[in-house]
Amino acid sequence: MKPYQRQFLEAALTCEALRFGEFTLKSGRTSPYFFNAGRFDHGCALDTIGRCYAAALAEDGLAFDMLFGPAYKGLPLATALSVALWRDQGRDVPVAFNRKEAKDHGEGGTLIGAPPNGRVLIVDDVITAGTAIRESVALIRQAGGEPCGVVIALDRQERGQGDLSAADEVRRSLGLPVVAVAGLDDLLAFMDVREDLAAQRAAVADYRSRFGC
Ligand code: OMP
Repeated sequence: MKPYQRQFLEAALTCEALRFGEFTLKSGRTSPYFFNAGRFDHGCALDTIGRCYAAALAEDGLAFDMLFGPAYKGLPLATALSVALWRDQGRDVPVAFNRKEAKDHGEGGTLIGAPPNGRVLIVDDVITAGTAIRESVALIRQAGGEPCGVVIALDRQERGQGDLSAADEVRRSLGLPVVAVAGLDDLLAFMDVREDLAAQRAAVADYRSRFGC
């Protein structure tokens, strides 16, 4: 496991973005874990997740000109990443977001921030059905940018409608690369060395064997 993956998973546990128990997913499955990126809700946690996205992207080498954070959870995540890129790599990358409801006064429209331009990287938390990603792709294209990939925090690595994972469905159907800070395999490796998480690890491994891909 890479240092940034460990840092991300440790931070996710500390701020309770990553929780264990019994959770009903969008798919209807009952999962022994849930990732709620909304809990990266204070400066230290946002600083960490921003750095971790930046490290995963640097390792992957995916080229992009600007960032797009889908409403709502993508907003602080894309912002944290843009700050990390500036501070750690000296890259001043523009960032844009969408509103869920179009604004009919003031500056109007559904977009906030820098006008989409060039290769636009979508920054999100998890992909389950890919709904937010598909909407983002359409919005970015309409505004004149070209979606070039997606970066997510956690890849649950489980089957979607067919045999492919949600991330693989996006790769195949939209032709976009998907970079994840960590996947379920990394989470299991992380839990391997945490005696305090032994019971939860067994449940997560069992879930992986039933629904994983
Ligand atoms: P899409 O934009 O369709 O991919 O949906 C993202 C969904 O994933 C949201 O409805 C979340 O509630 C859900 N989700 C998480 O945020 N974290 C998880 O660990 C699992 C899910 C999920 O429901 O699968």
